[in-house]
Amino acid sequence: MNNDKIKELCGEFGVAGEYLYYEKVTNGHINSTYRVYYRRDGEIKDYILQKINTYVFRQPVEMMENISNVTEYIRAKIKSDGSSAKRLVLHFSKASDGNYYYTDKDGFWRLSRFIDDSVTFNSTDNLKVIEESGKAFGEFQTYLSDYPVKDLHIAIPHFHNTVMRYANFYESVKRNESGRAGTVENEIREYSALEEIATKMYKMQKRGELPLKVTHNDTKCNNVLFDKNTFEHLAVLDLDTVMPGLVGFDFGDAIRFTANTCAEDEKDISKIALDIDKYEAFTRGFVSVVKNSLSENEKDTLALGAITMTVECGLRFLTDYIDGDKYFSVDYAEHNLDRARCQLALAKDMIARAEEMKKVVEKYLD
Ligand code: GN1
Ligand code: MG
Repeated sequence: MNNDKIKELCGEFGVAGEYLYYEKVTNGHINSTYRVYYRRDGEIKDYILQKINTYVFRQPVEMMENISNVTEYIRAKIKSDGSSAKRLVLHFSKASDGNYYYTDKDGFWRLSRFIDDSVTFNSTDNLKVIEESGKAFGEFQTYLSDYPVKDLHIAIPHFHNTVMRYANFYESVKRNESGRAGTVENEIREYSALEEIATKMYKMQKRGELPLKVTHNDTKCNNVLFDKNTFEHLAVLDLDTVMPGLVGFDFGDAIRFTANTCAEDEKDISKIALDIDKYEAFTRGFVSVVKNSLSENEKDTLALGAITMTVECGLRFLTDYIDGDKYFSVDYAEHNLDRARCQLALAKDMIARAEEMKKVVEKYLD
């Protein structure tokens, strides 16, 4: 990416002032993200410019419609009680044709304002930050609790359909496109053995035992902005996968990422475990906000949601490894395999400690 191209794209979104420079933001696995700095009226103004991965998001126009509708809805809710929404919800810019995106020969682009004095954390040991991230995703749910679920486009069909994720996995193993399947027989066996537990909630939803609500579907802690001084939560980021889904999956994916003792791609399996203090901190934040809106089945399956999301994500990494790294961006050849092994170790630890996990949830439901 060069400066002229970035400047040209920002111009398409009506950014005025003197272009200064850009930085690449590297923590996502799917889209390409750039933070761009301008000077205007003597002040530094910064923006987030993103190129959407249209291999993953096949219908980016519909995705941007979801995002603009959902952000407008949240903004109106926040403003309705007299608060300022400026730092609490993302603000996307329109291109000159009035759309919240711009397309050219290089791809599909969008631009949002960088929220003042905010920070993100790729990982953190600060339990206050983790609790705040729980509150942020809980409030996100709450703001959208009366949003018409049926009006949302399905950004990625069958995203958390674990039955289909398993079917795709078995097909990939059979196809063995990369020729790698023979080298990961243990992992294939271990993931296969987790199919029953990982498909339980999906089957409950299909039987009408768990409701579909508006969910975020990518609740990693680096998708929350915090005030850089107080560490209070501000806006929730990465609304690409906002879709109808299960509350337990939003809870669970956050736990998978935030309450691991290690990073998502740790190679040393002996270090990987559920960090129960981090688990409790997130649970305290999330459950305190959503508890009154949960059914008994939803309450009972929050901890199972964490196991489900950990197995599913690991299975997706392993599938992509066997397919030849087509979906997730990788920094080295075995990256997806390391990620898959890490999720497997974490899921096994969670399964062994499922009762302990449920007790923590119950403590905050009272
Ligand atoms: C992807 O790129 P990022 O970090 O927003 C993926 C999530 C996974 C996550 C694993 C659209 O998210 O589902 O949980 O990687 N997003 C999509 O880190 O597939
Ligand atoms: Mg994402």
